[in-house]
Amino acid sequence: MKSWSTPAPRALPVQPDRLRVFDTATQALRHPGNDARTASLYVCGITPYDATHLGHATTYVSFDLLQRYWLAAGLEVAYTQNVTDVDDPLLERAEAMGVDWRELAREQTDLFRSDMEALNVLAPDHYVGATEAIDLVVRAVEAMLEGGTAYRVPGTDGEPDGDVYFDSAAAQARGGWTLGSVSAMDRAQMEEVFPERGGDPGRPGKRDPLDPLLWRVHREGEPAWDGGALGSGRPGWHIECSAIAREHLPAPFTVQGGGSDLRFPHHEFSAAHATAVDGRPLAHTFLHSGMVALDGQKMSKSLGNLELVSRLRARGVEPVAIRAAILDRHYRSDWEWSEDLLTAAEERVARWRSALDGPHADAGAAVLAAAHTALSEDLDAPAALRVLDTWADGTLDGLSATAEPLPVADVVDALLGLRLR
Ligand code: 5CA
Ligand code: ZN
Repeated sequence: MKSWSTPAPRALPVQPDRLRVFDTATQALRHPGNDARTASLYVCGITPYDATHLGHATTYVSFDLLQRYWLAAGLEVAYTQNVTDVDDPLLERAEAMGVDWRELAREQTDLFRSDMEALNVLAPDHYVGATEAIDLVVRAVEAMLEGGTAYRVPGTDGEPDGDVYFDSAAAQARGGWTLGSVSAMDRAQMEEVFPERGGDPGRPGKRDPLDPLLWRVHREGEPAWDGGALGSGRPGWHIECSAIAREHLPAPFTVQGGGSDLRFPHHEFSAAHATAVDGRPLAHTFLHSGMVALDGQKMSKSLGNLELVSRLRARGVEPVAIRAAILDRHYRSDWEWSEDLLTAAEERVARWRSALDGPHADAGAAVLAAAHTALSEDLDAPAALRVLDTWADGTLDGLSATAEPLPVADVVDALLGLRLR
Protein backbone atom coordinates (compact mmCIF):
# COMPACT_ATOMS: atom_id res chain seq x y z
CA MET A 1 0.00 0.00 0.00
CA LYS A 2 0.99 3.61 -0.31
CA SER A 3 3.64 4.66 2.17
CA TRP A 4 3.93 8.26 3.38
CA SER A 5 6.54 10.78 2.34
CA THR A 6 9.11 12.51 4.46
CA PRO A 7 11.91 14.68 3.09
CA ALA A 8 15.19 12.73 2.81
CA PRO A 9 17.54 13.89 5.54
CA ARG A 10 20.38 16.13 4.47
CA ALA A 11 23.61 14.19 3.92
CA LEU A 12 25.92 14.82 6.86
CA PRO A 13 29.68 14.26 7.13
CA VAL A 14 29.86 10.47 7.53
CA GLN A 15 30.14 9.31 11.14
CA PRO A 16 31.70 6.07 12.36
CA ASP A 17 29.24 3.25 13.01
CA ARG A 18 29.90 2.48 16.66
CA LEU A 19 26.33 1.56 17.46
CA ARG A 20 25.54 -0.86 20.27
CA VAL A 21 21.95 -1.63 21.15
CA PHE A 22 20.29 -3.89 23.67
CA ASP A 23 19.25 -7.10 21.96
CA THR A 24 16.27 -8.78 23.60
CA ALA A 25 17.23 -12.26 22.40
CA THR A 26 20.72 -12.27 23.93
CA GLN A 27 19.90 -9.74 26.69
CA ALA A 28 23.12 -7.91 25.90
CA LEU A 29 24.40 -4.82 24.16
CA ARG A 30 25.65 -5.65 20.70
CA HIS A 31 26.45 -4.11 17.36
CA PRO A 32 23.48 -4.91 15.10
CA GLY A 33 24.52 -6.60 11.86
CA ASN A 34 27.76 -7.64 10.26
CA ASP A 35 27.62 -5.59 7.13
CA ALA A 36 29.45 -2.28 7.01
CA ARG A 37 27.48 -0.90 4.05
CA THR A 38 23.85 -1.89 4.48
CA ALA A 39 21.29 -2.34 7.21
CA SER A 40 17.74 -3.62 7.10
CA LEU A 41 14.86 -2.96 9.42
CA TYR A 42 11.38 -4.33 9.98
CA VAL A 43 9.12 -2.55 12.44
CA CYS A 44 5.74 -3.94 13.34
CA GLY A 45 3.10 -1.52 12.14
CA ILE A 46 -0.26 -0.53 13.53
CA THR A 47 -3.52 -2.38 13.70
CA PRO A 48 -5.46 0.50 12.24
CA TYR A 49 -7.88 1.76 14.84
CA ASP A 50 -7.31 4.46 17.48
CA ALA A 51 -4.17 5.58 15.67
CA THR A 52 -1.85 7.29 16.38
CA HIS A 53 -1.57 7.29 20.15
CA LEU A 54 1.58 8.44 21.88
CA GLY A 55 2.68 4.84 22.48
CA HIS A 56 2.62 4.12 18.75
CA ALA A 57 4.33 7.43 18.01
CA THR A 58 7.08 6.62 20.52
CA THR A 59 7.77 3.26 18.92
CA TYR A 60 8.06 4.70 15.41
CA VAL A 61 10.13 7.68 16.53
CA SER A 62 12.50 5.28 18.35
CA PHE A 63 13.15 3.20 15.25
CA ASP A 64 13.35 6.35 13.15
CA LEU A 65 16.29 7.32 15.32
CA LEU A 66 17.95 4.01 14.47
CA GLN A 67 17.44 4.59 10.76
CA ARG A 68 18.81 8.13 11.03
CA TYR A 69 21.87 6.83 12.91
CA TRP A 70 22.55 4.33 10.14
CA LEU A 71 22.12 6.98 7.46
CA ALA A 72 24.53 9.29 9.27
CA ALA A 73 27.01 6.40 9.31
CA GLY A 74 26.69 6.17 5.53
CA LEU A 75 24.76 2.90 5.45
CA GLU A 76 22.15 2.08 2.87
CA VAL A 77 18.97 1.22 4.76
CA ALA A 78 16.11 -1.02 3.66
CA TYR A 79 13.00 -0.54 5.77
CA THR A 80 9.72 -2.48 5.73
CA GLN A 81 6.64 -1.99 7.90
CA ASN A 82 3.29 -3.77 7.88
CA VAL A 83 -0.28 -2.74 8.61
CA THR A 84 -2.38 -5.39 10.34
CA ASP A 85 -5.42 -4.43 8.29
CA VAL A 86 -7.35 -7.58 9.11
CA ASP A 87 -7.35 -9.10 12.60
CA ASP A 88 -9.78 -9.82 15.44
CA PRO A 89 -9.40 -6.52 17.32
CA LEU A 90 -9.97 -4.47 14.15
CA LEU A 91 -13.02 -6.53 13.19
CA GLU A 92 -14.42 -6.27 16.73
CA ARG A 93 -13.94 -2.51 16.81
CA ALA A 94 -15.56 -2.02 13.40
CA GLU A 95 -18.49 -4.15 14.49
CA ALA A 96 -18.91 -2.18 17.73
CA MET A 97 -18.85 1.08 15.76
CA GLY A 98 -21.20 -0.25 13.11
CA VAL A 99 -18.76 0.57 10.31
CA ASP A 100 -17.14 -1.50 7.58
CA TRP A 101 -13.77 -2.83 8.83
CA ARG A 102 -12.14 -1.89 5.52
CA GLU A 103 -13.36 1.68 5.86
CA LEU A 104 -12.10 1.90 9.46
CA ALA A 105 -8.71 0.52 8.44
CA ARG A 106 -8.40 2.91 5.50
CA GLU A 107 -9.32 5.97 7.49
CA GLN A 108 -7.03 5.12 10.41
CA THR A 109 -4.11 4.25 8.16
CA ASP A 110 -4.52 7.64 6.46
CA LEU A 111 -4.48 9.35 9.82
CA PHE A 112 -1.36 7.38 10.83
CA ARG A 113 0.44 8.42 7.65
CA SER A 114 -0.30 12.08 8.23
CA ASP A 115 0.88 11.79 11.86
CA MET A 116 4.13 10.14 10.75
CA GLU A 117 4.75 12.93 8.23
CA ALA A 118 4.08 15.54 10.90
CA LEU A 119 6.50 13.82 13.31
CA ASN A 120 9.16 13.64 10.57
CA VAL A 121 9.37 9.86 10.74
CA LEU A 122 11.13 8.54 7.63
CA ALA A 123 8.85 6.41 5.51
CA PRO A 124 9.46 2.69 4.97
CA ASP A 125 10.42 1.54 1.47
CA HIS A 126 7.71 -1.10 1.66
CA TYR A 127 4.48 -0.48 3.53
CA VAL A 128 2.46 -3.66 3.29
CA GLY A 129 -1.02 -4.53 4.48
CA ALA A 130 -1.84 -8.04 5.71
CA THR A 131 -4.58 -8.11 3.08
CA GLU A 132 -1.92 -7.58 0.42
CA ALA A 133 0.18 -10.46 1.70
CA ILE A 134 -2.33 -13.32 1.65
CA ASP A 135 -0.48 -15.23 -1.08
CA LEU A 136 2.81 -14.97 0.80
CA VAL A 137 1.14 -16.26 3.95
CA VAL A 138 -0.59 -19.14 2.17
CA ARG A 139 2.70 -20.26 0.60
CA ALA A 140 4.52 -20.13 3.93
CA VAL A 141 1.81 -22.06 5.76
CA GLU A 142 1.70 -24.68 3.00
CA ALA A 143 5.46 -25.06 3.30
CA MET A 144 5.16 -25.58 7.05
CA LEU A 145 2.42 -28.20 6.62
CA GLU A 146 4.61 -30.03 4.12
CA GLY A 147 7.65 -29.77 6.37
CA GLY A 148 5.76 -31.06 9.40
CA THR A 149 5.96 -27.85 11.46
CA ALA A 150 2.25 -27.07 11.16
CA TYR A 151 -0.91 -29.11 11.74
CA ARG A 152 -4.64 -28.86 11.20
CA VAL A 153 -6.93 -28.82 14.21
CA PRO A 154 -10.25 -30.64 13.98
CA GLY A 155 -13.47 -28.74 14.62
CA THR A 156 -15.13 -28.67 18.03
CA ASP A 157 -18.35 -27.10 19.27
CA GLY A 158 -18.89 -24.00 17.22
CA GLU A 159 -15.44 -24.16 15.57
CA PRO A 160 -15.06 -25.53 12.05
CA ASP A 161 -12.47 -28.09 10.92
CA GLY A 162 -9.14 -27.06 9.54
CA ASP A 163 -7.60 -24.16 11.46
CA VAL A 164 -3.84 -24.50 11.03
CA TYR A 165 -1.48 -24.14 14.00
CA PHE A 166 2.28 -23.95 14.31
CA ASP A 167 3.89 -27.02 15.86
CA SER A 168 6.41 -25.52 18.27
CA ALA A 169 7.86 -28.89 19.31
CA ALA A 170 8.36 -30.06 15.72
CA ALA A 171 9.96 -26.74 14.77
CA GLN A 172 12.39 -27.02 17.69
CA ALA A 173 13.25 -30.57 16.68
CA ARG A 174 14.12 -29.29 13.20
CA GLY A 175 16.59 -26.87 14.74
CA GLY A 176 17.49 -23.23 14.28
CA TRP A 177 15.01 -21.96 16.87
CA THR A 178 14.00 -22.81 20.42
CA LEU A 179 10.97 -21.54 22.30
CA GLY A 180 12.04 -18.44 24.24
CA SER A 181 15.18 -17.81 22.22
CA VAL A 182 13.85 -14.50 20.88
CA SER A 183 11.76 -13.23 23.78
CA ALA A 184 14.22 -14.41 26.46
CA MET A 185 11.26 -15.50 28.57
CA ASP A 186 10.82 -18.71 30.49
CA ARG A 187 7.82 -20.98 30.08
CA ALA A 188 5.93 -19.47 33.04
CA GLN A 189 6.30 -15.93 31.68
CA MET A 190 5.23 -17.05 28.23
CA GLU A 191 2.16 -18.79 29.61
CA GLU A 192 1.22 -15.69 31.52
CA VAL A 193 1.31 -13.26 28.59
CA PHE A 194 0.13 -15.56 25.79
CA PRO A 195 -3.63 -15.23 26.46
CA GLU A 196 -3.28 -11.48 27.05
CA ARG A 197 -1.74 -10.96 23.64
CA GLY A 198 -4.02 -12.74 21.24
CA GLY A 199 -3.12 -16.35 22.13
CA ASP A 200 -5.70 -19.11 22.65
CA PRO A 201 -4.13 -21.64 25.07
CA GLY A 202 -7.43 -23.41 25.69
CA ARG A 203 -8.29 -24.27 22.09
CA PRO A 204 -9.01 -28.01 22.06
CA GLY A 205 -6.87 -30.07 19.69
CA LYS A 206 -3.67 -28.05 19.97
CA ARG A 207 -0.49 -30.03 20.60
CA ASP A 208 0.96 -27.37 22.91
CA PRO A 209 -1.21 -24.66 24.53
CA LEU A 210 1.32 -22.08 23.30
CA ASP A 211 1.16 -23.13 19.64
CA PRO A 212 -0.01 -20.08 17.68
CA LEU A 213 -2.57 -19.87 14.88
CA LEU A 214 -1.28 -19.75 11.31
CA TRP A 215 -4.47 -19.87 9.25
CA ARG A 216 -8.04 -19.38 10.43
CA VAL A 217 -10.57 -21.04 8.16
CA HIS A 218 -13.64 -19.12 7.19
CA ARG A 219 -16.42 -18.47 9.71
CA GLU A 220 -19.80 -17.07 8.80
CA GLY A 221 -19.72 -13.26 8.82
CA GLU A 222 -15.91 -12.99 8.80
CA PRO A 223 -13.79 -11.81 5.88
CA ALA A 224 -11.98 -14.61 4.04
CA TRP A 225 -9.57 -15.13 1.15
CA ASP A 226 -8.85 -18.07 -1.09
CA GLY A 227 -6.25 -20.13 0.72
CA GLY A 228 -5.67 -22.79 -1.93
CA ALA A 229 -5.15 -26.12 -0.20
CA LEU A 230 -5.67 -24.42 3.18
CA GLY A 231 -9.25 -23.58 2.31
CA SER A 232 -10.84 -20.19 2.44
CA GLY A 233 -9.83 -18.16 5.50
CA ARG A 234 -7.51 -15.49 6.86
CA PRO A 235 -3.96 -15.30 8.24
CA GLY A 236 -2.85 -15.63 11.83
CA TRP A 237 -0.95 -12.66 13.21
CA HIS A 238 2.71 -13.75 13.52
CA ILE A 239 2.88 -15.31 10.07
CA GLU A 240 1.82 -11.98 8.58
CA CYS A 241 4.97 -10.19 9.73
CA SER A 242 7.15 -13.22 9.12
CA ALA A 243 6.05 -13.55 5.48
CA ILE A 244 6.13 -9.81 4.72
CA ALA A 245 9.62 -9.43 6.18
CA ARG A 246 10.94 -12.42 4.24
CA GLU A 247 9.52 -11.07 0.99
CA HIS A 248 10.97 -7.57 1.25
CA LEU A 249 14.16 -7.85 3.33
CA PRO A 250 17.29 -10.00 3.37
CA ALA A 251 17.34 -13.21 5.43
CA PRO A 252 18.33 -12.51 8.14
CA PHE A 253 17.66 -8.77 8.25
CA THR A 254 19.47 -6.53 10.70
CA VAL A 255 16.87 -5.39 13.24
CA GLN A 256 13.37 -6.56 14.11
CA GLY A 257 11.63 -3.79 16.01
CA GLY A 258 8.43 -3.06 17.88
CA GLY A 259 7.16 -2.29 21.34
CA SER A 260 8.04 -4.56 24.27
CA ASP A 261 4.48 -5.93 24.20
CA LEU A 262 5.56 -7.78 21.04
CA ARG A 263 8.44 -9.77 22.59
CA PHE A 264 6.13 -12.72 23.13
CA PRO A 265 4.32 -14.27 21.40
CA HIS A 266 4.57 -12.04 18.33
CA HIS A 267 8.30 -11.72 17.69
CA GLU A 268 9.07 -15.14 19.10
CA PHE A 269 6.78 -16.84 16.61
CA SER A 270 7.38 -14.50 13.64
CA ALA A 271 11.00 -15.60 13.91
CA ALA A 272 10.09 -19.25 14.49
CA HIS A 273 7.85 -19.35 11.43
CA ALA A 274 10.51 -17.89 9.14
CA THR A 275 13.09 -20.40 10.32
CA ALA A 276 10.62 -23.26 9.97
CA VAL A 277 10.06 -22.28 6.33
CA ASP A 278 13.62 -21.73 5.12
CA GLY A 279 15.99 -22.70 7.91
CA ARG A 280 17.39 -19.20 8.36
CA PRO A 281 17.08 -16.81 11.31
CA LEU A 282 14.58 -14.01 10.84
CA ALA A 283 16.75 -11.19 12.13
CA HIS A 284 20.16 -10.52 13.64
CA THR A 285 19.01 -8.31 16.52
CA PHE A 286 15.67 -7.83 18.29
CA LEU A 287 14.96 -4.38 19.65
CA HIS A 288 12.01 -3.41 21.80
CA SER A 289 10.83 0.02 22.80
CA GLY A 290 9.30 0.62 26.23
CA MET A 291 5.62 1.08 26.92
CA VAL A 292 4.10 4.51 27.26
CA ALA A 293 1.42 4.84 29.90
CA LEU A 294 -1.32 7.32 30.67
CA ASP A 295 -3.16 7.54 33.99
CA GLY A 296 -0.95 4.81 35.44
CA GLN A 297 -1.57 2.14 32.82
CA LYS A 298 -0.12 1.17 29.45
CA MET A 299 -1.69 3.41 26.82
CA SER A 300 -3.85 1.08 24.83
CA LYS A 301 -6.72 1.03 22.46
CA SER A 302 -8.54 -1.58 24.47
CA LEU A 303 -8.38 0.41 27.73
CA GLY A 304 -9.13 3.70 26.00
CA ASN A 305 -6.54 5.70 28.01
CA LEU A 306 -5.13 7.42 24.96
CA GLU A 307 -3.53 10.63 23.92
CA LEU A 308 -3.55 10.95 20.16
CA VAL A 309 -0.98 12.75 18.06
CA SER A 310 -3.80 14.08 15.90
CA ARG A 311 -5.65 15.46 18.93
CA LEU A 312 -2.54 17.32 20.08
CA ARG A 313 -1.99 18.64 16.57
CA ALA A 314 -5.59 19.81 16.30
CA ARG A 315 -5.04 21.71 19.56
CA GLY A 316 -2.17 23.54 17.90
CA VAL A 317 0.73 21.65 19.52
CA GLU A 318 3.75 21.66 17.25
CA PRO A 319 4.83 18.16 16.14
CA VAL A 320 8.47 19.04 16.83
CA ALA A 321 7.57 19.52 20.51
CA ILE A 322 5.81 16.13 20.61
CA ARG A 323 8.90 14.56 19.06
CA ALA A 324 11.20 16.32 21.53
CA ALA A 325 9.05 15.10 24.45
CA ILE A 326 9.29 11.53 23.13
CA LEU A 327 13.06 11.73 22.58
CA ASP A 328 13.58 12.93 26.13
CA ARG A 329 12.78 9.41 27.37
CA HIS A 330 15.17 6.56 26.59
CA TYR A 331 13.56 4.27 24.04
CA ARG A 332 13.79 1.21 26.30
CA SER A 333 12.24 2.76 29.37
CA ASP A 334 8.57 2.59 30.28
CA TRP A 335 7.23 6.06 30.99
CA GLU A 336 4.08 8.04 31.46
CA TRP A 337 2.86 10.72 29.08
CA SER A 338 1.94 14.03 30.70
CA GLU A 339 1.17 17.61 29.76
CA ASP A 340 4.15 18.70 31.88
CA LEU A 341 6.52 16.76 29.64
CA LEU A 342 5.01 18.46 26.64
CA THR A 343 5.31 21.94 28.18
CA ALA A 344 8.95 21.27 29.07
CA ALA A 345 9.61 20.12 25.51
CA GLU A 346 7.98 23.23 24.08
CA GLU A 347 10.20 25.44 26.24
CA ARG A 348 13.27 23.52 25.20
CA VAL A 349 12.43 23.78 21.50
CA ALA A 350 12.01 27.55 21.96
CA ARG A 351 15.48 27.78 23.58
CA TRP A 352 17.10 25.78 20.79
CA ARG A 353 15.37 27.98 18.25
CA SER A 354 16.66 31.17 19.78
CA ALA A 355 20.16 29.67 19.86
CA LEU A 356 19.88 29.23 16.10
CA ASP A 357 19.99 33.03 15.94
CA GLY A 358 23.07 33.10 18.19
CA PRO A 359 26.82 32.85 17.55
CA HIS A 360 27.00 29.04 17.31
CA ALA A 361 24.36 28.41 14.66
CA ASP A 362 26.95 26.91 12.32
CA ALA A 363 28.72 24.75 14.89
CA GLY A 364 27.03 21.67 13.47
CA ALA A 365 30.24 19.63 13.44
CA ALA A 366 30.56 19.79 17.23
CA VAL A 367 26.88 19.05 17.77
CA LEU A 368 26.99 16.17 15.31
CA ALA A 369 30.03 14.54 16.90
CA ALA A 370 28.64 14.77 20.42
CA ALA A 371 25.06 13.76 19.59
CA HIS A 372 26.27 10.88 17.45
CA THR A 373 28.44 9.64 20.30
CA ALA A 374 25.42 9.76 22.62
CA LEU A 375 23.31 7.76 20.17
CA SER A 376 26.05 5.17 19.67
CA GLU A 377 25.42 3.82 23.16
CA ASP A 378 21.98 2.23 22.84
CA LEU A 379 20.44 5.22 21.04
CA ASP A 380 20.62 7.52 24.04
CA ALA A 381 18.37 10.30 22.73
CA PRO A 382 17.98 12.03 26.13
CA ALA A 383 21.77 12.46 26.17
CA ALA A 384 21.66 13.78 22.59
CA LEU A 385 19.07 16.36 23.65
CA ARG A 386 21.33 17.42 26.51
CA VAL A 387 24.00 18.04 23.87
CA LEU A 388 21.60 20.52 22.28
CA ASP A 389 21.08 22.20 25.66
CA THR A 390 24.82 22.66 26.18
CA TRP A 391 25.17 23.93 22.62
CA ALA A 392 22.38 26.46 23.30
CA ASP A 393 24.13 27.47 26.55
CA GLY A 394 27.37 27.93 24.62
CA THR A 395 29.17 25.39 26.85
CA LEU A 396 29.43 22.42 24.49
CA ASP A 397 33.02 21.20 24.03
CA GLY A 398 34.53 22.04 20.68
CA LEU A 399 32.26 25.00 19.91
CA SER A 400 35.21 27.27 19.25
CA ALA A 401 37.26 24.71 17.30
CA THR A 402 37.59 25.66 13.67
CA ALA A 403 35.56 23.38 11.46
CA GLU A 404 33.68 23.78 8.23
CA PRO A 405 30.48 25.70 9.02
CA LEU A 406 27.61 23.25 9.21
CA PRO A 407 24.13 24.51 10.17
CA VAL A 408 23.09 23.05 13.51
CA ALA A 409 19.48 23.14 12.28
CA ASP A 410 20.41 20.68 9.51
CA VAL A 411 22.23 18.34 11.90
CA VAL A 412 19.34 18.33 14.36
CA ASP A 413 16.86 17.66 11.56
CA ALA A 414 18.88 14.89 9.89
CA LEU A 415 20.11 13.07 12.99
CA LEU A 416 17.26 13.56 15.46
CA GLY A 417 14.41 14.35 13.09
CA LEU A 418 13.70 17.60 14.96
CA ARG A 419 12.59 20.29 12.53
CA LEU A 420 13.48 23.50 14.31
CA ARG A 421 13.01 25.65 11.20
N1 5CA B 1 -0.16 -4.65 14.27
C1 5CA B 1 0.51 -5.13 15.44
C2 5CA B 1 1.97 -5.38 15.17
S1 5CA B 1 2.22 -6.44 13.81
C3 5CA B 1 0.36 -4.17 16.62
O1 5CA B 1 0.86 -4.47 17.68
N2 5CA B 1 -0.34 -3.05 16.37
S2 5CA B 1 -0.60 -1.92 17.47
O2 5CA B 1 -1.37 -0.90 16.78
O3 5CA B 1 -1.18 -2.48 18.63
O4 5CA B 1 0.78 -1.35 17.87
C4 5CA B 1 1.61 -0.75 16.89
C5 5CA B 1 3.03 -0.59 17.44
O5 5CA B 1 3.01 0.28 18.56
C6 5CA B 1 3.63 -1.91 17.92
O6 5CA B 1 5.02 -1.92 17.58
C7 5CA B 1 3.42 -1.86 19.42
O7 5CA B 1 4.41 -2.60 20.10
C8 5CA B 1 3.55 -0.38 19.71
N3 5CA B 1 2.78 0.04 20.88
C9 5CA B 1 1.48 -0.21 21.14
N4 5CA B 1 1.12 0.33 22.33
C10 5CA B 1 2.22 0.97 22.82
C11 5CA B 1 2.49 1.74 24.01
N5 5CA B 1 1.57 1.99 24.93
N6 5CA B 1 3.74 2.24 24.17
C12 5CA B 1 4.70 2.00 23.23
N7 5CA B 1 4.51 1.31 22.10
C13 5CA B 1 3.28 0.79 21.89
ZN1 ZN C 1 4.21 -7.55 13.59
